[in-house]
Amino acid sequence: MSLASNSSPLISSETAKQHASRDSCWIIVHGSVYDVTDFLDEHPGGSQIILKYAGQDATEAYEPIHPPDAITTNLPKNKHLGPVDPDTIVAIAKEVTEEEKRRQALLAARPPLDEIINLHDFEVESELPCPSAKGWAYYSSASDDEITIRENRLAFQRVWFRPRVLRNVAKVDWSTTILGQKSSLPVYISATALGKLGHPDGELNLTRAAGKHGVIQMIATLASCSFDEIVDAGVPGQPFFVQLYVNRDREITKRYVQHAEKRGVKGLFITVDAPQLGRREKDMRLKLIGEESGAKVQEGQKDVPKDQGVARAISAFIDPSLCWDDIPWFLSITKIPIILKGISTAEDALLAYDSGVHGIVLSNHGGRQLDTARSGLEILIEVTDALKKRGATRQFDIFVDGGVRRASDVLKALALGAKAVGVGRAFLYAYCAYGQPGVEKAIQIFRDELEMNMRLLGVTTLDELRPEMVDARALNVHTGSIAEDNLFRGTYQPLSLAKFRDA
Ligand code: PPY
Repeated sequence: MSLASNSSPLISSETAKQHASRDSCWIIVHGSVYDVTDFLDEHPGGSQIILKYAGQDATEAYEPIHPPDAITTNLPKNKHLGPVDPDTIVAIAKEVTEEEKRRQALLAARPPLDEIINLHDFEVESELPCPSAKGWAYYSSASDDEITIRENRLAFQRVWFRPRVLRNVAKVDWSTTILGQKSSLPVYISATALGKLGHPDGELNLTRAAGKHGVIQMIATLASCSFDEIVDAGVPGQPFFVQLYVNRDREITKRYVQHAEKRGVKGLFITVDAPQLGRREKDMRLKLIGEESGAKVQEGQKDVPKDQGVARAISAFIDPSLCWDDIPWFLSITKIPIILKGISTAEDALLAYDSGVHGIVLSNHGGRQLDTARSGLEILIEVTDALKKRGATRQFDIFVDGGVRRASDVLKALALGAKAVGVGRAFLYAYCAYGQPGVEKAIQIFRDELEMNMRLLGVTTLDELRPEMVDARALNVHTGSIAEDNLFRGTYQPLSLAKFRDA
């Protein structure tokens, strides 16, 4: 029986404070007291961070990086000690830091949403007022030298259109179906984790905007909001995909997948490019700064590497032994279509096809895993060629993600054989800066750009897109030996982004 039933006696915060050591460590989360002493060494983020809040209310630190039910599901019931007595909580007057004041001023000075005219604008608007500097470092970081994250954008620029003219383009329709689900755009919202580091409502901003505008959201295993919270926030019948990090404990994974199936999820995207998390140096540096300025080194604790950044700290559960032999098991535990997310070569695309999964995402994880891995767009050509040579006939969808910021990017990927593209960061930045209306605006920008680009390309539906409509001959040319046109560069005035008002 749970000790934390309604009849549990209230625990005073004074009592909780007595348990502030490694030998007896209690914390308060969402008004309930938990004994986490035995859990300290199991905490994926290390014991140090818990010990920092020993005997105190840890809710504020806990919230952005854990789904609300993480503590109740991971901790045995006899460690749920009961509700804290609200009368004993002494309100701590929080000092408003200079950083917080600056952030508030920037938020107040943001350009109005109708001055945001492209997806790059959101990136600028979300950087400065991002609620936590750690959040911004975590979201924006990519691995090593961040070559791949930049290449993801550059690859689109190496593909040129071959537009057709004098076709009747009075009516254009950019809707499609993705894994059998209607979608108002050939774009789905790709999974990004820890949404509450960027906005108090986290991923629910995406859910509400997606439901309103007929776009499909992929729910991240490591979302800040729980899976059920997100699904519950959808409108009736709203389709969702789910992204899966495979747990070392396959029973946990099985339960998660089968629960997703029960809740009607329409696509299971298994991440296959992250047996270990990439070294994201922006994230790592910021973590170091945080440690220096805050955390006390606790006696006797197990060493947690201090330089690993937010993501690495909470990724220990991901199973690096995941391999092709596991695919039949996944196919046996669910009827949800399975998509392998993070394929980077034709060889692996063929293995995926032969394994019986329903599709693949050509992706380098937003440049966050193997640096100097190629862009999804570039891989697309070798994959479609290889599947054609194999005589692939069964339904097998190919998706691309990474660097998509324009409808022209989307149309290039579709012309080269993608069924749809994933967009992660751009939607995330949209809600960091403007909440749900930001995401709606991002969707609107895609719509406007799709309408214009389809007309100018000479297509009225997405089915009419063909490889002949693009010239992709330069796509796999990676030489850096192109002479800079310095005079041109010196005279060219870069377009400007929306501006902050005087803060
Ligand atoms: C990423 O950061 O790239 C992710 O895919 C999410 C994540 C977040 C925290 C730990 C592991 C992975």
